[in-house]
Amino acid sequence: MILDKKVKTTCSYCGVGCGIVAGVDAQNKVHVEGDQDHPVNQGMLCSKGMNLHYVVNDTSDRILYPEMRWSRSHPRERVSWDEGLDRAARVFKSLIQKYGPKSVGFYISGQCLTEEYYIANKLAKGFFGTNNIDTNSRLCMSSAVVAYKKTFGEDSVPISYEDIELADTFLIAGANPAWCHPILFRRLEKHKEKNPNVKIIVVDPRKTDSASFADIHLQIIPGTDIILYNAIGRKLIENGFSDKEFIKNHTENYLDYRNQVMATSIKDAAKLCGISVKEIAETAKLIGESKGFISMWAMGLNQSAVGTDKNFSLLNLSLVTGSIGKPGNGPFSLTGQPNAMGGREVGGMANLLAVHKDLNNPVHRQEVANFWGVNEISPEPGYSATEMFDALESGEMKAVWIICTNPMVSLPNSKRIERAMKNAKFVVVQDISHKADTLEYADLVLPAAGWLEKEGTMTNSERRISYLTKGINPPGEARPDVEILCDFARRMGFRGFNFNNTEEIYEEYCAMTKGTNIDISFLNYDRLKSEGTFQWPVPEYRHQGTPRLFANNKFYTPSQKAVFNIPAQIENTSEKTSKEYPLILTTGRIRDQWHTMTKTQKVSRLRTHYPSPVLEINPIDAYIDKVKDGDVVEVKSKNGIVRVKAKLSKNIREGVVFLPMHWGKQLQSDLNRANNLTNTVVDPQSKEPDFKFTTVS
Ligand SMILES: Nc1nc2c(c(=O)[nH]1)N[C@H]1C(S)=C(S)[C@@H](COP(=O)(O)OP(=O)(O)OC[C@H]3O[C@@H](n4cnc5c(=O)[nH]c(N)nc54)[C@H](O)[C@@H]3O)O[C@H]1N2
Ligand SMILES: Nc1nc2c(c(=O)[nH]1)N[C@H]1C(S)=C(S)[C@@H](COP(=O)(O)OP(=O)(O)OC[C@H]3O[C@@H](n4cnc5c(=O)[nH]c(N)nc54)[C@H](O)[C@@H]3O)O[C@H]1N2
Ligand code: SF4
Ligand SMILES: [Mo]
Repeated sequence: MILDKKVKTTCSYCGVGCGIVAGVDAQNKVHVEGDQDHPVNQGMLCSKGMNLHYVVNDTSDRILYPEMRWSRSHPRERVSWDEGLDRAARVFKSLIQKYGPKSVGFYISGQCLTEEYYIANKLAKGFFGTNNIDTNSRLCMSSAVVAYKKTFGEDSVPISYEDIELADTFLIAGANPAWCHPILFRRLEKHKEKNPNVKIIVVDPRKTDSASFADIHLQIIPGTDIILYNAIGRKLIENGFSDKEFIKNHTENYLDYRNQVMATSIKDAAKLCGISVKEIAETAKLIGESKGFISMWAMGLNQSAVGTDKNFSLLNLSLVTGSIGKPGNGPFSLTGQPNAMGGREVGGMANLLAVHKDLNNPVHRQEVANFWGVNEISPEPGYSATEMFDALESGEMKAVWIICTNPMVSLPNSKRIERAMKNAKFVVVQDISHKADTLEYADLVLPAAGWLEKEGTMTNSERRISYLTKGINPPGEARPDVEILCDFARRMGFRGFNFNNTEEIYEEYCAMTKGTNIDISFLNYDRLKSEGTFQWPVPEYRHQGTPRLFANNKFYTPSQKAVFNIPAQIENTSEKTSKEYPLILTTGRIRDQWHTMTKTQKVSRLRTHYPSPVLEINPIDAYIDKVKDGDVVEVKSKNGIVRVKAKLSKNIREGVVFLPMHWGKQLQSDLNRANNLTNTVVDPQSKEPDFKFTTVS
């Protein structure tokens, strides 16, 4: 293939943030390869990343022009951008006037670029006057955000991927990085192959590919993590592995922690978790004797009724052993989406403010208001993701603008989401694909430009900011998300959205970070393009970025000490199994599909690994229910049903069944949708849904 040009960019899928070189030929056809010079992946790409060109080149599903329906009884028809955005502005203005700013809101995504996120926040919080802007990061990272904030004072990931090669003990908790963060896991595999002393412990009710690679697999009963990490903490203290100097000088609240972990015997803990005393002792020994201890976690911890407390109990293991601030040590939350981190930086959720400022702090609110040139920021937290759809269902909220997320498939309890969508007065969906199920409920559909069709920045799991290049033009009339938002804002009559280009938006955001702990005021597109990626903060001229935080043991809390947070209770508070619903359903990901499949489903070679959804079930449970491998089974919860084939597997714990989260109505039926079954139970601190624990039959 003769290449017209090659551009450097970043993968649009997971939070690992691999560098990609995209080539575009004379016919505007794209092909991709791993960027050899990129510090994250050094040329490697996983199955999803290496097939991204198919997604871009196949435009058959793309939304090509705005579509609108004038009333619910009419089908949507093609309209011009002027007609669409003018109507949106009229409707939003009149709703805000009639019912107040709380009657409208945005539901956006950790896949939005930082500039898009920033503008949507400025628009809602600064100019609509409502904090009703939340994102699918609520379904994903919000438990980790709360835990980091309460432990270190800010939502700051302390370490870097380069710490992997410096560590010898890894506790992977509630995550399956072999499938979900593959290039990161590849680095870990390589490190272990070269250094046989490296030990990996995986905590998961399923024997995943990650667990199969581990030295110890703690196959716990779902929801019992806090008991497990507390028991490990107790063992560490009893066996003299705690770092007394670090605890005394650099932490708060240790005695409360000690009291809680000592209250449960190791024997009781083992029983409650469904594992052996020996496994707990061996794990504690590995962690205690290690020179570099890294914990990694994802949705098995975050998506829980006790998600924040699970996070606390895991973070406490880094504090009790003083494993932080030193090379090869630290608690490492694995970010799911490519820019969930960037979203958190610009204050992307209903209870956050830009640049890590605090919505509860009147001084911070005024600083943000002054920066944007508005009178005030509302002190009232906005609706979280699930609350927003509750409010649409009850009629308290009238309009929602959905960008880059597909809630009809991804929010819990889908039937309820359907009701909320139907009841909403006005729904705007800004997406790239006609395959997104949420479109069914849209009054106005706006076609967005996708990956490689627009420029902007993202931040990966290790705080690394990269610039994404525009390589090709979007199809039809599709426009970059940020351009759509600024155009709409101007039609609303708001000042502050007259940017000439995306770069100016980034400059405004960078200026806003000045003097904060996420200062990137010395960063700009030129530096990102010429020097490559940077890990924040980048607070001085010529600064090269910050791979590791807290090297001086000074944290961002008022006392500058890290805080042992004590879980409110050690047991899970999810709905208990019963005679009617005796099994625990957990949901999650498969290797080759991305979320609601609008992108990966288009690629035939990504469909071969799991051609259709299956229910993983242990042979003993299958025997009791008289289910054979390949039988179609009906899975029932109090919210709905799913009908899929059963796959008998000893890799899943007895009493637990697993469904992939990906399928909506792709197969022309909604009976494959895992979220028909899940509950709207959320963690009280983070408001993150309990996706990993639903009782079913
Ligand atoms: N292939 C692929 N990769 C992805 C994504 C994708 O859609 N597809 N999505 C990205 C995103 S946004 C995210 S958030 C990440 C998610 O990445 P992960 O969190 O690694 O993925 P999941 O499959 O959701 O869940 C991880 C594991 O949690 C386990 N688990 C369930 N309950 C419990 C429990 O009570 N305790 C413990 N310890 N474990 C439990 C499940 O068995 C499952 O194996 O993946 C990212 N990467
Ligand atoms: N049962 C269960 N449910 C879950 C989970 C689980 O583990 N179990 N995990 C949760 C988690 S962690 C997450 S992150 C969510 C993910 O859930 P979603 O965010 O709903 O999933 P996606 O399929 O990534 O949705 C992205 C949408 O944006 C569109 N899109 C892609 N690129 C662009 C763009 O550049 N601009 C615009 N405007 N649109 C674009 C895509 O076509 C797609 O419709 O699911 C959550 N739901
Ligand atoms: S590991 Fe993540 S960022 Fe890297 S290629 Fe795969 S999906 Fe893309
Ligand atoms: Mo996620």
